Amino acid sequence: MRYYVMTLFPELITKGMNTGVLWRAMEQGLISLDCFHIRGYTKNKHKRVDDYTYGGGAGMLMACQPIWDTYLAVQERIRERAAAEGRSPGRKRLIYLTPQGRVFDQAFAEELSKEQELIFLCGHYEGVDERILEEIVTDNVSIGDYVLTGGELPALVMMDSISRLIPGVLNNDESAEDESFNEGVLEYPQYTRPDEWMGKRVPDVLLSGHHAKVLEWRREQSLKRTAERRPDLLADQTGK
Ligand code: 6GU
Repeated sequence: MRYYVMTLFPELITKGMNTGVLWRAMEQGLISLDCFHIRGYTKNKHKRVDDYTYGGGAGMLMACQPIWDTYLAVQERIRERAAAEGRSPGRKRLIYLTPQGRVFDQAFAEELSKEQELIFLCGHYEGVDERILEEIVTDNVSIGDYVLTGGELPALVMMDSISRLIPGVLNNDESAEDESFNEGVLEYPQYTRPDEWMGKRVPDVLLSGHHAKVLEWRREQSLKRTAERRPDLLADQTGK
């Protein structure tokens, strides 16, 4: 997976990706990150990337030109890469991070993890000129119903959840499967040693060595927890 990120805060993106599991995945060549600093592509002599909105109103908009030229640089990089590897550049989805987008979820992460490359456009200020969005964006994506100051954290959230689905990124192949959301329910409670801590004992069934009973207990706990904390997930399932 190759990520290309168009942003005004490239250091935020690179720092966010240079830790833990994602850093290791980059070292192993399982994922790669190319950041493109939009300010580096503005033709404005004061390096401005934003301007006033037609029709008035508060706030500034990111203008078309700097984003378009950044986009051309991304396309150029993708073409060079493909040529060097002797393949034709594939279909490229360009994701614009916006609270007005489709809400990101696990199924969407799984869909995107099958792509070979993804381009992210992180917006700032009050938004982006609609014309550049019409020209280049294939997917408008939000990470939830709240408003953030820019698209960088959402892009990191998406790259984190997509990357961990790529084969080899997680150590244990199983760990991406048996977890919250994969069967549409939350994960059961888990315990490690000691078997008693502050007077609280690990449930006996988990110490029993009785595998079938352990599975049954976990299934019950998953359903109970989902009913208590996320009843909407159970309602979703009956609706399917
Ligand atoms: Cl993708 N962008 C911004 N600015 N705010 C958000 C968001 C995205 N998703 C949720 N809130």
